[in-house]
Amino acid sequence: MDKNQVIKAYELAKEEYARLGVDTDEVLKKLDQVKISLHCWQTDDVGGFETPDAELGGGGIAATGNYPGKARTIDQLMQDIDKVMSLLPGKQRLNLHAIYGDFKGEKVDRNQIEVKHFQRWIDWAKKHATGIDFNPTCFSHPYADDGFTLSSKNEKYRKFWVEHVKRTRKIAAEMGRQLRTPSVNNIWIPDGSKDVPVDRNTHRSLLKKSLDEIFIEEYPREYLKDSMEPKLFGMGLEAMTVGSAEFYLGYAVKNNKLICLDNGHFHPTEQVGDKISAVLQFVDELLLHVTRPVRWDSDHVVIFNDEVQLIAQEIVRSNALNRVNIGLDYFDASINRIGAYVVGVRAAQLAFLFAMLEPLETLKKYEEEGKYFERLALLEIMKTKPYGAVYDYYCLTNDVPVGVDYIQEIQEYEADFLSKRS
Ligand code: RNT
Ligand code: ZN
Repeated sequence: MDKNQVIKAYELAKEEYARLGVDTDEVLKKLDQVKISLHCWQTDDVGGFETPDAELGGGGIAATGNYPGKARTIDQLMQDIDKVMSLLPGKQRLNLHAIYGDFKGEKVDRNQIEVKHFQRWIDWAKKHATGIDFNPTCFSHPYADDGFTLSSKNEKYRKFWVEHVKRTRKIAAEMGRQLRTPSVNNIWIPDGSKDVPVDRNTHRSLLKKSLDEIFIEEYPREYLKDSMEPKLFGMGLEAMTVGSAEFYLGYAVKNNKLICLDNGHFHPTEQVGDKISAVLQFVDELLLHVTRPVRWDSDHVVIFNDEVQLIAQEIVRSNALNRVNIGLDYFDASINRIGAYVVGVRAAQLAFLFAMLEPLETLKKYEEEGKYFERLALLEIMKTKPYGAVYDYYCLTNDVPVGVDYIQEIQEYEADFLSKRS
């Protein structure tokens, strides 16, 4: 991309937005506050490093496709994330699952993980001056094979998972302490059943009991934020999900925890954008898993679509950026995985930029005066404004590839590294 052209296009865009009362320079400063947590699991199809050939198993989620180049070691994963970050403007965090520890070829079961298994990641994050978010991994394990973990009626299994999640909280708090930015530890469990159960109640009361046990230890909020993620259904778990939206929302409100809204986890006509201002009346903070549900899959690569736009708009319009932790959650194994990251993160950033470029005062005024045609018209007109030129300029000033340029960089990375992995 020609640098001068990018600047020229930005100057024009700046004038155009200024005429609508929007200061693009201010918007770009604000965009820097949008920190997206990169889900490490897009690099390797949610495999992790417990064994050299670890694969995602069960839990009602699946990565489909066999595009070459999947990361198989911690070094490859670090290299991939470094590459992704080098192609993104702004500052990102890293979101790790417990199966991504530095286990050094040893068998470390989930109820044995310790800070030392993640120190390498903490050191990596120090070098990048960024934070890490964390997740217990309550799937891809023999003790999850019967469909229940924290809500299991098998006390041995339930206790095992309680111990696992307790350890993830301890590790996450240490990440937060060392990195001086709180780590969000997000609990998602697959628990549910394929067919209609007769005893939902016991499973839900067991889940509540497990969470109560898990949260006994208190950690300072500046180190650790606890989050829980509800879901509507998973593949092979269609009839009932123990950790439903009502379950976790109730728990979060009562116990002042974060709720994670994954926009692939609701009925198709529900909009997570609409839920944000509802939930924020009752909890301090939210975690988002931004994704793209398609048919039965809840985890396609994020694109700049209506759903993601509404999510960003609702956060910006409610001035709630400081109460929303943003993560992505998808795993597409059918295309270049690095490309999948960069497309998804840039789409999410673009959605926030688009939202920040709204002439909010004018729109609110129209609304308050009942001028709904005018509101509708202005919202439509904003879709034709040159937000792409503003994003290009943001990339330029952040010294990362502008526009189509990142496509070629990823092709080169594929030729040099990904295609050589076996
Ligand atoms: C699954 C949840 C969960 C996982 C990750 C890997 O439906 O969305 O967040 O995708 O933990
Ligand atoms: Zn999720």
